[in-house]
Amino acid sequence: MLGLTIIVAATKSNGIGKNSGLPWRLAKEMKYFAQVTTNAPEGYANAVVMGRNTWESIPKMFRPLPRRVNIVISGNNKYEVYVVPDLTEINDAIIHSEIRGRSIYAEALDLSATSNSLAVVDRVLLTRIVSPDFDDCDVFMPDFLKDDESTSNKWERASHSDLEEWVGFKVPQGVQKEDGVEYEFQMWTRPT
Ligand code: FOL
Repeated sequence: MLGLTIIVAATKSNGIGKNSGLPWRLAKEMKYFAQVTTNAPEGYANAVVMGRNTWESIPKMFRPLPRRVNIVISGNNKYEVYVVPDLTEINDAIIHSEIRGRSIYAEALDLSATSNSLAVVDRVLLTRIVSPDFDDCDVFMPDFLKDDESTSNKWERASHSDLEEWVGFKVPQGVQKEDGVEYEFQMWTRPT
């Protein structure tokens, strides 16, 4: 089974986007995203799987995200990048590019439940935006911590050293402050 990791920055009410972009501009948080998604074993590249709206939200000069295999989920197969019709096709896409992330997050989290898929989300790299609230977000991710109350395999927060070990580099611990925004790098896992 292929373990997928979700990487996301979200407020306490799970806001992730506003006006087709990020609700905040956090240079160090963005660096973390770039470093985590780029860092792969020698001779390998990670695949970054995203929806079309996210793809279009990435500034043209930064896309495709360098040194990563960019896979975009879209119904339009004539699109400008490597496209898969839905998440169940990503195993193939990833395996064929020889490498080892409507609502893609919701679909990904559900894949595990409806498990006729070979892929399962067993890890979330969550940057929790502690404050301010950014209560004018217009895109949200599912509350993965609440949604699994009924299931037996529950999400658990990993220790900071486990986070560092998994991403492969030192990560600032505790609440970070950048431009008046407070946030924390977290890792959550669940048994598969
Ligand atoms: N996850 C986290 N933790 N933070 C995010 O901001 C984030 N953003 C997205 C998905 N997961 C995330 C989607 N949005 C770029 C822009 C928007 C975006 C994702 C990436 C981007 O331009 N990245 C470049 C720039 C790196 C830099 O500025 O240092 C990259 O190379 O990754």
